[in-house]
Amino acid sequence: MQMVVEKVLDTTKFIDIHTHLFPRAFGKLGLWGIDELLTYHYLEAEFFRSSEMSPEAYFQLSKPKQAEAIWKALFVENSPISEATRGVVAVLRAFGLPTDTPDLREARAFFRKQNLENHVKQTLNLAGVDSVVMTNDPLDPEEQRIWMSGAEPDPRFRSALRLDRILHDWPTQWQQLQALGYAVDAQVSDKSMVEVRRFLASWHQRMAPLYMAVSLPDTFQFPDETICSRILSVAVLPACCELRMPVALMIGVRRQVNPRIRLAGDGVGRADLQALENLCRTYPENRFLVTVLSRENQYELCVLARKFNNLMPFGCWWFLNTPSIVEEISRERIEMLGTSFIPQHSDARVLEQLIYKWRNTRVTMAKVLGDTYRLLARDGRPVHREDIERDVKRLFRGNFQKWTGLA
Ligand code: FIX
Ligand code: ZN
Repeated sequence: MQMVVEKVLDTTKFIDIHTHLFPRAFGKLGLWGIDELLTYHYLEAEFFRSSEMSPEAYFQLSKPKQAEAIWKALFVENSPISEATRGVVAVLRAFGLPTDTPDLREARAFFRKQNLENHVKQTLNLAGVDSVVMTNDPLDPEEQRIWMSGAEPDPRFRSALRLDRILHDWPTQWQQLQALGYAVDAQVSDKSMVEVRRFLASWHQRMAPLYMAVSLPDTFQFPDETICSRILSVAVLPACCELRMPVALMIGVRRQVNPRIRLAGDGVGRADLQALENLCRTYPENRFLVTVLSRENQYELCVLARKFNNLMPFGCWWFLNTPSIVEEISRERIEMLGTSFIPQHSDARVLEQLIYKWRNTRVTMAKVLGDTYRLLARDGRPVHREDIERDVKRLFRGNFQKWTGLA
């Protein structure tokens, strides 16, 4: 049984529903290669625990110098045993590179030689993924410029319309919408809401996103008097309904608890999921793809999903994406939801991260599914390879395809 489960997981191509990756047409926004792998904010967080260097001094360094400092501190002076450092080792091994050298010369020479198109193809193949969903911010000046210039779409990189700036930074962002020709104002007037819907519709036209998305703090409440709740209820949810697309809510991040370490400085907080319950009940026509960052919120999310079929739990987000916690969360979800959830997303920021993040997920899910099928067989229901193939396809493709219309 175990062998069959592993084989089916290894041979089924997954859809990676949330990443921060970009295809070649997006130029420098698309991160890849050893220096980007080493300066990943997960590793920066670990670096500041194993180095005397101050964050200020670190951020003064060039990217290659930062990468060298991290390699020395976490891979030479210490054993790379954390999930994130093991990941870099797995990527080096996947490309046949040594994993214990004192410097980065050989790895850099290898990545310098790569033809990006072939490298993207090989990396997706090694990761067992045939499509990834990007995180696209229409108000990010660099990304906006690329979309406006009519970037060549890459069918392997699908888009998602990210709304954090509009929902969380309206006081500093409404002028940008105005500059783009939308008659909005600081007061979030009814007129502004009509214009926000027009903005969303035009970016839907331009990006063909599979879903709209926003990350929400642990303090998120709904309904309440905030600008976020107003734009969500008056503009975003009706637009998603009209455009027949889900909205992804990523709940429980505490942005910049330590701003000195920049992207590595975000934290987690337990959220009150009453807000989510209210959303699912109040907007039965909307579909909510939801991931929660706090370990303590996982059980509640499963129970809520049993109450609302317009709620699809997905992924073991960020700090939860470690094998022991992914196993815990996935077992609980299978026991409570069967195959009606999306087990994982990579959140990859650097192309090659797809390799180890999906390999870890496959190893963990093989354990969880193997145990589950053994229990089912013991309970008296024989398990066939076709059953396993159907279930794995549903978990890592079908649920998302059904919710987004992705072929
Ligand atoms: O909000 C998000 O999409 C988060 O995933 C990111 O902000 C975060 O920095 C990250 O990369 C987590 O893995
Ligand atoms: Zn993300």
